[in-house]
Amino acid sequence: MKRILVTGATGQIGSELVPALRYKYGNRNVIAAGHKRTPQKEFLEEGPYITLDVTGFESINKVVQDYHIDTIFHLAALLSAVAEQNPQAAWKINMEGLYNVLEVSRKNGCSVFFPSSIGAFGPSTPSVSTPQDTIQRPNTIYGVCKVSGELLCDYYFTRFRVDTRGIRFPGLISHKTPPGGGTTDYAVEIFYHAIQEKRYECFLKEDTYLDMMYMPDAIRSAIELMETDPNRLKHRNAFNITAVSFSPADLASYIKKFIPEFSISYKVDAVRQSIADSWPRHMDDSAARDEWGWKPQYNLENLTRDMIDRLSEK
Ligand code: AKB
Repeated sequence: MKRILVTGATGQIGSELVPALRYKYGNRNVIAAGHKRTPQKEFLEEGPYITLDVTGFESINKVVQDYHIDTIFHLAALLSAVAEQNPQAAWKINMEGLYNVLEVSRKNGCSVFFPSSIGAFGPSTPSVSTPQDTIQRPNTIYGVCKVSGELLCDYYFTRFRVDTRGIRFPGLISHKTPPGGGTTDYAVEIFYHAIQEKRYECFLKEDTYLDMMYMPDAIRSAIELMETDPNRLKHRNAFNITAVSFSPADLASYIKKFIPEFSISYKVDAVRQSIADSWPRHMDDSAARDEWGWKPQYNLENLTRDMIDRLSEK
């Protein structure tokens, strides 16, 4: 990795991945690309930022050639709940965008990181200790795009030798940029509400268990996977990784340790609940641990403390 393009750079993952990559590889070598015309101030101050529509092959191709890109972190996508409101747009952005990135990479010899998700699984997948290789019959457009994306990335590797690698992210928790339109968003919103109002109305049932991860672990995982010697990788795409599995009730009781007056109530959103019910409760991430040394650093205790400290400072 010498010259890197990050699509979807202003989103939840991108806004933390870009600074981490710039720190490691140099500000001028990491090109942040998003659909926003006015991104975060530091994006413009610290390195190149460009407006990019990933549904256009030519515009991606031009950026890759103009900036001599060798690696693309392709993050631009609609998240699960918002994708369900507009499946046609989700297919266009999530699938056409990935196809264009893979084609540009095939033509220009780039490596590609593709973030898959727990959303790539469905109701018939074993929900506890979900194996690396298992049944994937998702019933959401987000999941259909993710599993198709995993397969397409595998295909581009075996057929064209494009160096594709990917991770199935769990719900991601971060204090920097709020997520937009996901099913696991409650686990971020709850902190803002706990600090500001001391109460939160949750849109998932109290006992909905899902895999989760603190953003610093997620950022490190993406960079570590892309830096791994390819000869060590048997799976390449779509590694299960997790840090912790908890329910809204578990998270609320940890927050109460730091904010004793905090209370939670539940008003279930049927769409997001049914999406969450179709996802694993806890994945087996031993393939990632064995093949490239994945190991999380944050658990429920230290992520809760850090979120509260960081958001309170804000
Ligand atoms: C979402 O909830 O859509 C995402 C995900 C788990 O992929 N956070």
